[in-house]
Amino acid sequence: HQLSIELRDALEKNQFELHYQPIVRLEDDGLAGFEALIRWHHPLRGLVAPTEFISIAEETGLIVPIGEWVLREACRTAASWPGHLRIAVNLSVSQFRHNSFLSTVVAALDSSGLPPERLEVEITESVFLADVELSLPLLRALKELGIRIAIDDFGTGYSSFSYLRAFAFDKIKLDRSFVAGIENDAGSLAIIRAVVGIGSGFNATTLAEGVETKEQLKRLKQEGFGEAQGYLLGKAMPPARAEELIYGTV
Ligand code: G
Ligand code: G
Ligand code: MN
Ligand code: NA
Repeated sequence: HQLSIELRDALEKNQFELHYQPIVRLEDDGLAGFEALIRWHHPLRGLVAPTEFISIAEETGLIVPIGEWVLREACRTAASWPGHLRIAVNLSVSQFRHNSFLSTVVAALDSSGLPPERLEVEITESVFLADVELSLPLLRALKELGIRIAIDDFGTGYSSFSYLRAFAFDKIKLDRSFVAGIENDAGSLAIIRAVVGIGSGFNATTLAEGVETKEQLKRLKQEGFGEAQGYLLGKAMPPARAEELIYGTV
């Protein structure tokens, strides 16, 4: 695969960049932090989306050095922001399962000086379920360090409820497919309400992904969602634009 060959060189050629998507608190419309989203500046193909290369990075094992770079870069950038802002980082299965994972996280925190409470890691159900025997102690170790754990794309998998019971997640990120239907689909609204109940029952922050309209935002506030993320509030942006947003110059 041509892309996997080029992916191998992308790190040392400095072709990766992190963009940051704002996360907003619904209680007071305040900025809570950002989710780091990787971008690959391919010399010929232009900007390659993570959906096109993360799976290749997983298959080839390149996700380990790439994931390490993401953690370091995200922590370094967030360390320069005001102290109330958090940074969320996505983890993939083989990155999480690699024996260097925990030391990589600790090194990223140490070298950046970012307090662990300001780092949030996002895992999907597939990360959790790949090896529950391994996932649980790892998640507990992260939590013990003070790092927050979010469950990503919630509601799209097969056994969402069982892993909620198995581990005390700090945040539930409801998949955007449920937000899209909130205005005219009774089923989506019912799920939104159920997730608010689950969040309060498990003492987890609820976050709605993919918020694109004012009506959706209003409805999520009414229903008591904790946080929101989506094009209405801001797309993923380069670090300089994120700073402008933070310091109110945009
Ligand atoms: O940013 P969008 O921007 O297109 O991201 C698409 C998908 O890629 C999302 O599911 C997101 O979780 C994943 N993704 C983005 N950045 C990273 C990353 O740094 N590591 C991993 N493992 N996944 C990422
Ligand atoms: O799977 P994960 O949630 O980590 O990835 C976030 C993905 O969702 C990214 O690809 C990002 O570009 C995309 N995204 C963020 N906000 C919106 C939105 O409001 N609408 C849509 N359709 N996609 C979004
Ligand atoms: Mn995510
Ligand atoms: Na998601």
